[in-house]
Amino acid sequence: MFAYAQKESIEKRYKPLGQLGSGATAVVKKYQHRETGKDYAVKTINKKEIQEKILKREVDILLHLSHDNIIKMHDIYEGTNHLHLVLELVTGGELFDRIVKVGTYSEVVAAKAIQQILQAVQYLHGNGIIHRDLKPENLLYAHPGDDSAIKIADFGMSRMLKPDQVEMMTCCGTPGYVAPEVLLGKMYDGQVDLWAVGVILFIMLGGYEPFAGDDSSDAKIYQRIIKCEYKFDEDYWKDITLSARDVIAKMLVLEPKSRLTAGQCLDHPWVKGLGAKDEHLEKCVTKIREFNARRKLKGGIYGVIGANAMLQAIRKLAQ
Ligand code: PIT
Repeated sequence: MFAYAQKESIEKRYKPLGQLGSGATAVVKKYQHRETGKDYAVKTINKKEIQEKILKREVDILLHLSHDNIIKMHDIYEGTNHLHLVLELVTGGELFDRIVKVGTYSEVVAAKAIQQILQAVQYLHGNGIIHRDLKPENLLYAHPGDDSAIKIADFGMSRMLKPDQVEMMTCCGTPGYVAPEVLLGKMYDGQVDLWAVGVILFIMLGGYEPFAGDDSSDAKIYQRIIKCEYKFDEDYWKDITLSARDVIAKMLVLEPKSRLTAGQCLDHPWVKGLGAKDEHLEKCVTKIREFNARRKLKGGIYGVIGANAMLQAIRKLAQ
């Protein structure tokens, strides 16, 4: 199935260590290369539980990518039932877990993180790839140090598009981060990733989700997304610069063509760190801590949109 994959047992070359994470169709474990002693993250996929086409797509995309802010693939091993992707090991934890752990968290810290994410997105889009599932869980720090880079993980949802090609809705994305054009079943392109970055940055500075209210059923969230109904609640935003709000407001725009591109965001003064304040955001950290707790509690149900029926209903409502 994968011509370029190693056919010998992965355990011959790598020693399995502990588990790092698990999803619906894959587990990620730490492995050590027996000869070099170097550690890797190995994503093991059960080939029977996933469509060949989808699996090929993820592997193809990973093979093509080389960027400092994207987790690299080093090797592939293929057995009868499983595929093992040998990936760069990152040990710094998720972006949102780090925010609540570090001593000081400011707009400057947030801008540095968003700049790296946007650089990765610009690289992806330049190579005709849409990530389609950008969310806090997929943003990982390379190592625990202060100077650690952020790396984007999980290309299980991503798509390769030829220039100017647009895609029709294939059910994807995680509720809170899905762009309106996807929900409405319109043609879409890489701009869906900029919407997701806008949502992520909104949470990073406001400490709450722009489209989830207290009554956050998925249906309610979708309804707000398709109307781009969100606001900068003064209770939480009064200490945040207007420059930060400006770039968010230019990402959370209904019309994909009017939304800033990754390159345009990178030119924004706030993203460059010029407009960002270096004042500790205590209230925001407290809110993100609550957000993290809710997110981990929801776990499974907060996953990928599976219910097509729900989306059909939303589209009817929008007509
Ligand atoms: C790590 C540590 C960890 C998870 C991962 C890597 C996962 C990486 C990954 C997963 C994918 C993908 C690309 C990268 O397409 O806890 O070093 O599905």
